[in-house]
Amino acid sequence: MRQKRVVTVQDISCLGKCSLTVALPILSAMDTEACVIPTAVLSTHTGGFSGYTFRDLTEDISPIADHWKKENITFDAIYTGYLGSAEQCDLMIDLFERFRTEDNLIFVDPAMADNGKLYAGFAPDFPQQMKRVCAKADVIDPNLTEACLMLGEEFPGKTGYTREWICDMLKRLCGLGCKISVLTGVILTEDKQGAMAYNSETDTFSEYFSDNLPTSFHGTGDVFSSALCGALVRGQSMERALKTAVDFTVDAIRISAADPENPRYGVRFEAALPGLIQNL
Ligand code: PXL
Repeated sequence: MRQKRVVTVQDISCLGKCSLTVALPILSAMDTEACVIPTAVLSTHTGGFSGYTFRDLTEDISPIADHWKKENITFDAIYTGYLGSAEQCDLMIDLFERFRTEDNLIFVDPAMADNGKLYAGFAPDFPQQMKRVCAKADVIDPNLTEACLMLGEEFPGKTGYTREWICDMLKRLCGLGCKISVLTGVILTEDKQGAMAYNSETDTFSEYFSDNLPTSFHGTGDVFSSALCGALVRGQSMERALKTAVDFTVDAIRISAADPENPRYGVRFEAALPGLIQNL
């Protein structure tokens, strides 16, 4: 198989295992070429640390894309994660227009919230900005909080909703304009957690559940998204890609829970990489 080339656009949090520091090693382990556009440099992520530095790199985004255009570079996937501003959302829409091909994958993780709350530093209207990016994607993979914020729904809590409610949310997410929506962190019965997807072109649902582990760690959304994007760009079906990404994330959480550090330091996904590679 020809090596697939992915560009991932998100911040680099220098410490804390999220965004580019997990996307790069995971995409590389999946034998995809991982190119980057860093949107900002932070000393740490914003979850559980205070006093972090934040250098905005918005100005660099278009010149990087301009250079690539001149060099006739193409990408098999464009994968966006944490974005810092409405302007960066506009720049992503522009990037998709310039680099979309007939068959490449535009994958948007609207990373901006969890546990019913927006991450530190986002204005309340940021989900409206992110919605515009999601509208242009092939695949989006919000968690329940992000989906509720974009759809103007009350966050129901981590549990306490039905399969029908999730299916309705998935369809409404596709109503934003994307082809496929994936919801992460779905718990329909206490002992299982997983992801469900809806393809609006084929009108089909897929899902995969694994054990619902009692501990949670920062950055697992980014671990999941990177593995899901890698699996899809490698040509896995949605059904199989959900399994790849859920199994990898659950493995990483299980390994981390056995040796728990403060959850703000993220998951030990590195130890789960051999399993991910074996399942390719
Ligand atoms: O994991 C998502 C993420 C990415 N980047 C930054 C963050 C977070 C979540 O808090 O703060 C800077």
